Amino acid sequence: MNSVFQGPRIDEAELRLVSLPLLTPFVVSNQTMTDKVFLLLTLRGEGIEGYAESVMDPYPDYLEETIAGAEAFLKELILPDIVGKRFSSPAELNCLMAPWRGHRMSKAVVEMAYWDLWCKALGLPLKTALGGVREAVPVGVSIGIASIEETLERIRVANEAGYRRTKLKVKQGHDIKLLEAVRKHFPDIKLTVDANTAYGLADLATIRAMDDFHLDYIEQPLAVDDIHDHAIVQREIKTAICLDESIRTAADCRKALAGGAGRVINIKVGRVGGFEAARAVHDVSEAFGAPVWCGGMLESGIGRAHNIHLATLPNFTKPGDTSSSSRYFKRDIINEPLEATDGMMPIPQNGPGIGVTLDRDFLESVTSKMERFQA
Ligand code: OSB
Ligand code: MG
Repeated sequence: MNSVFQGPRIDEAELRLVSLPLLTPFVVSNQTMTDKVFLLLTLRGEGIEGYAESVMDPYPDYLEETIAGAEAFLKELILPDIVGKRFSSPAELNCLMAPWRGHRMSKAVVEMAYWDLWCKALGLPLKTALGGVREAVPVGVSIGIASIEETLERIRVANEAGYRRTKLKVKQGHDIKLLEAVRKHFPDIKLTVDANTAYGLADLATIRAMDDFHLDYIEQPLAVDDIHDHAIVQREIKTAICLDESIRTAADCRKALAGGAGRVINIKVGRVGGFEAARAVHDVSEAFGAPVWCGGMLESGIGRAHNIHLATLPNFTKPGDTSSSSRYFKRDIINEPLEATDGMMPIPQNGPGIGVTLDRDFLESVTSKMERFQA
């Protein structure tokens, strides 16, 4: 027998369409979510299972990818091609997907499930395989658009729970008055805003006005593809710009930071196409002296666990969006609670890999479609 680890063989891939009701509808500048709808991928081989969930929305409102597009991409191009094969590392699996353009969120779900399977085959926590260093990760909350009164109440609840940063969703007409009210009641909290691309250069006066509220950063004020104009805005304000939607590759990150388009990076593993890419964005940011934090897409416990492991890397020095599962869902699809205490989220460690297990009965009840692929 060869003593070199050749990676687990993928005997079967299982793709589910899952819909989990959210406790509170989540409203951002251009969409409202009432349920978290996602694809759950299971890769089986050698008696073990690796899991990952997708982050694209049903419709192309955050970025271009959609669940329907992801299903087609995975079912027609990727899953039939990986079953029956083994990969010595997740990086080798990425080589197989690299020739296809775009579809980063779809590629991420495959790579992330293989990371889980691969770590389980090695008997290692995902955190260790990624090179993480933290025992727990600092987290904050992302508060969707609501009335000012409701927003103040949500902030009060989050502060009471010990969350380490509050991020408010903003858009035109729901920005300066909101910030005035929030700062009046909470003058000292660590506060940020996220516009999800709602503004343009024509809104420079509004963005300048945000500069007076001691925000830790202003997230993605301008369009997805507008690195250039983000640099113009960054020169006009003292508050750091944080980029989310604009950063899909390590090269995007290099260009944005070299061009002065921002000083902080939100890393979402799905958005950049997997952990290999997420680590590259992390490393480039670190080289520029730009702190990163782990974004969220209202993930179920599977994606949430992946995010927590990622956020143990050294340059994740700002609180992430990976708050307690119980803020989002009445019941999650995993057995382990993912709950923060005093704004610190512990690393799930019920076994190797992502360290959480599926609640199979509940998963069955929230699955609307399921398909299996074998060699
Ligand atoms: O921009 O981070 C974003 C949710 C949906 C789409 C975009 C974003 C978000 C969030 C949610 O802010 C963060 C979370 O998971 O709590
Ligand atoms: Mg964002």
